[in-house]
Amino acid sequence: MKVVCLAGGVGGAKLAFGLMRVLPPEDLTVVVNTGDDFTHLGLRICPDLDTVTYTLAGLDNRDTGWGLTGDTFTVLDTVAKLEGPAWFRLGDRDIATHLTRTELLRQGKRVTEVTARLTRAMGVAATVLPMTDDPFATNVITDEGDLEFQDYFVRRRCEPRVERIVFAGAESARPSPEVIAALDAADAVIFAPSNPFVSIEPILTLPDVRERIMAKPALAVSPIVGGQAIKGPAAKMLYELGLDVSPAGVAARYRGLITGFVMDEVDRDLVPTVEALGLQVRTAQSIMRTDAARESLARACLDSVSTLSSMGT
Ligand code: FO1
Repeated sequence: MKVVCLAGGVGGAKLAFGLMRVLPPEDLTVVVNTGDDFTHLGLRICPDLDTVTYTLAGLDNRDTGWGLTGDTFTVLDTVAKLEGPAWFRLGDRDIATHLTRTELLRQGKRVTEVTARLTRAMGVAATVLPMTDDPFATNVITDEGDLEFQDYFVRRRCEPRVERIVFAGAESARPSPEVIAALDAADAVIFAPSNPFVSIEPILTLPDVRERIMAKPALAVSPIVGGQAIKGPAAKMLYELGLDVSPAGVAARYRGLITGFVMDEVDRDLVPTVEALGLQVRTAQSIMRTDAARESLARACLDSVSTLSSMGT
């Protein structure tokens, strides 16, 4: 079964790893959010693409969820001594990724081509695709002003109150031809347990993506478990944007696109509420602390999605 997994950072990367363990590599394409990307210290940084790539390559730092395992911070500590910006923790080996990417982009390569080269070099057999090659940036409108995503997320630790999310470049950005081809070839689409607002929504705002997903059996995995986000600010954002902080709130966001939903066993009382949205629901252990847990959630998703029909468009 050919699967496209839509993913942001950590949660998306873990599910993609599980899917990689249970599918032949040629059957898995991970389409990754690029709204978090930014230029910092002269380097082009694509945090979600790197998190997915490092995780699929088995190089991920399991304590932080981002960056490389065992990395050191000599360069960044020196930047700090020089009174440069050191709030974004770039590891020494991680910097090699950003240097290589920045140079290839400078030579005129597309982010898709650069990602293909980096994933191949790191031994990743599945396909990792940036959602677009065009400029696209997530900005967070808060009670303390308008912030670029990493400024809000890392430097301000998600503390300002979110009023709105804005996608700069969304009017002109197009999904890459590779993303369109992967969606056309897919037998199923799986929305990883990533932040619905800042990880999955950027992918869905691109033209032609929603229609293509609606034509396929599709399910989403809830990033909210027991009223909390597994990681990151999804719960705080859902709350601040006035939505229900529960799997049902997430399922409602994706209404019209998916026919299936996977949520944690601890939320089983909410199954009837989500079913009332017209979705086929499955509960599973969705906290992926081990490789076995990643694989088991991936199997639950594949089992579930194989029984679904599409929205029919
Ligand atoms: N996230 C943090 O919370 N603090 C950091 O210092 C940080 C550094 C970092 C460096 C490279 C990279 O690829 C990712 C990094 N992240 C960091 C994660 C990043 O902010 C992601 O955008 C979020 O995890 C959202 O997906």
